[in-house]
Amino acid sequence: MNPRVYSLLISAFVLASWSTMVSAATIDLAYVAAATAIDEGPQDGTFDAELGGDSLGQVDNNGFVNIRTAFEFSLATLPDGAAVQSATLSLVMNAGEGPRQIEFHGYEGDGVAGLDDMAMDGLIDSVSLGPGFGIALAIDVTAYIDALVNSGAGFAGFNVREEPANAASFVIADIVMQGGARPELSVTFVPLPGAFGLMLGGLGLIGLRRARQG
Ligand SMILES: [Ca+2]
Ligand SMILES: [Ca+2]
Repeated sequence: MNPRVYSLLISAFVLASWSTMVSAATIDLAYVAAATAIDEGPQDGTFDAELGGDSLGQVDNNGFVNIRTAFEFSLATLPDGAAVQSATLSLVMNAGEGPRQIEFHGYEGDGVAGLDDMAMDGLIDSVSLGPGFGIALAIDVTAYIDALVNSGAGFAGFNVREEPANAASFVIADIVMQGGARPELSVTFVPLPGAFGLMLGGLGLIGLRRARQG
């Protein structure tokens, strides 16, 4: 084969491969672990007991007791070296009284939700909630997920808390934890970013140049 044609074919192949590999993909993740726990009054920052059953998902801080909910997502399905373009935490909350100020904190998880996870600090966002029921929230967690993926973390953890405290909470706010409305982490990423993609692109361009010179 004419070397010039050969080079052009190689270039076309490499550039086509590159553009395929750098096209973004999106995965929607369900949580793999979740827990709700209480810091008994007077609250001291150490969470004392998990609340099971229908209490899963509760979020309340009345200044005396403090109830938080934490959940974790596995990042195992994200390919190594993926470049995160965007990440959104979607969830639905009920807040019969309000408005409530709700904070979302991120931490590196381990696939198990427990008492320690409630007190992990890493503020991502704070939203004013309600009063209302079935309130859909979409929290931008791009920077947090990008940092976790870059560090090779296996799990992304979040805890949800009410901050600052309310004087009185007759109706405890909660996150819908079951069914189609349960928390979901949606990540849009490029499978092979940066160095490798640039290298492939560079090879393609070198090939093109050779073809032109040939
Ligand atoms: Ca305590
Ligand atoms: Ca954990």
